[in-house]
Amino acid sequence: MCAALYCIINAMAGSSVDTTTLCLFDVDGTLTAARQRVTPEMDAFLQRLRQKVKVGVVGGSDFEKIKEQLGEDVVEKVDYVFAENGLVAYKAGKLLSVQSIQAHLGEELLQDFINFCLNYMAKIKLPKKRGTFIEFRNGMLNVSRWASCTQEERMEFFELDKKEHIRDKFVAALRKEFVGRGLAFSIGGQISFDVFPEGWDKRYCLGILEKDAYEKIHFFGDKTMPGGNDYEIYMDPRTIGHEVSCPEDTQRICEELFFQ
Ligand code: M1P
Repeated sequence: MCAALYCIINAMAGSSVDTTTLCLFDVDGTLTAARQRVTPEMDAFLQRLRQKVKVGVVGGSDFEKIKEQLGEDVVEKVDYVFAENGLVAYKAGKLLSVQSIQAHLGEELLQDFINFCLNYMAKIKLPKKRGTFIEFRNGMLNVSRWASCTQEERMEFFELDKKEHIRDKFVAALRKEFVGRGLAFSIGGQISFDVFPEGWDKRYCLGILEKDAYEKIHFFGDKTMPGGNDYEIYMDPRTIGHEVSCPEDTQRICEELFFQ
């Protein structure tokens, strides 16, 4: 659907939209299966929901991955797109702000960190080793041994990780090595983990939303346990948190909240 059509649909519904309420959705596991494209049903549902309330997405992934999953025109399809936890922020189709991890942390710490990771990863033996080992993003690093692997290899690692806790052990080693140096870690996906300055978790986007003065911000996410990348925003008093088990569960909860 083209951008103009979204505008027409939402303008037609305009009078009944509750502009004091925002629904904010995590992406992987909440709107889509992990790193998969949104289904036509969920895509249509989000447009239906936009006729009731304001809608935004907040993903750990970078903007390119969010576009792969939710569509090239994602900034037209929802009111806010917060990529990298909101470190890259779009509102009403326009880029609002971008944060820089290297400016914030400095080269010294970044290199200490990257060197430690490469050294740690060099010592891990896996059934298969693939890909982008460290993805350098605007506001975070994604430490991802298998970033460019096939879907089958992704699932193979994910299952192995459930048994051997490869990522948990890696993050524990990093927490120990970099204690007191202002870094935070979260495991939001299946094969990697994210690293960013303390405070730059998904709550970052709530600061950006402050001036829009929503009365209610509903947040929906699947990684709401401590260590998961939805935990902080889910627990934050500024949001009404909803834990979901899959995209169908997200839709069911929204139906109950906004269509009954
Ligand atoms: O959105 C959750 C996570 O999705 C990806 O993780 P993975 O490739 O491990 O499944 C990454 O983009 C990660 O940054 C993000 O938090």
